[in-house]
Amino acid sequence: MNKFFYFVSILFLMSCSSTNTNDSNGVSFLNIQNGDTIQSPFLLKMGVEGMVLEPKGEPKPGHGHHHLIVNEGPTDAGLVIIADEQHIHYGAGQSEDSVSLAPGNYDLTLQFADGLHVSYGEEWAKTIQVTIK
Ligand SMILES: [Cu+2]
Repeated sequence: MNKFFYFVSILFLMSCSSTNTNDSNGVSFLNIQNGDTIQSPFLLKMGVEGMVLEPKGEPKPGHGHHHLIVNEGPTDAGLVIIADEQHIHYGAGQSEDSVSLAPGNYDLTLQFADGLHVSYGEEWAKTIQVTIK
């Protein structure tokens, strides 16, 4: 097999193994950016492209809800996202929240998961670092 076809088949395999083939797909922080310094409490606006936002419940492919994970990073695909002070579930299908954090530096992760809180993994997560003043 020549190198070009080898390369093309690798690309094809990579795109097949991914549920997230569109570059614009994923979650995003709509109103804060990596490196921002923000005042607490702050309004958090969460976006998702390529999945349908809905309240928790019967899991459906391509559907789910947002989670904010503080200082723990994404949850691996297939694992249930725990619920504690660092793992906030937006099980009503919310796309915004008012978040209160003590002053300091934080890793904030948005993580999308299905109706039973099973994570869609790193592909459907976004982490930024912010400073709360
Ligand atoms: Cu959840």
